[in-house]
Amino acid sequence: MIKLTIDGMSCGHCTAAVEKALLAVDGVKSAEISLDPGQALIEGDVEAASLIAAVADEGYDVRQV
Ligand SMILES: [Cu+2]
Repeated sequence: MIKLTIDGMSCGHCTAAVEKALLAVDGVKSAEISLDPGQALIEGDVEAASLIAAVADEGYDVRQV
């Protein structure tokens, strides 16, 4: 499991956008997003850097925990 801290999500549309972006990354099996605190738990065979890039592309501040 990879855990990311995500800053800048303010509503359900944000979490949905982040979830969609993460699920679109090759190898991701599941992504669980929470708004408060802003974080994502990702399961799958994938590099954290790919996940971080996908979330950053959506315009959020993201880092691996
Ligand atoms: Cu939002």
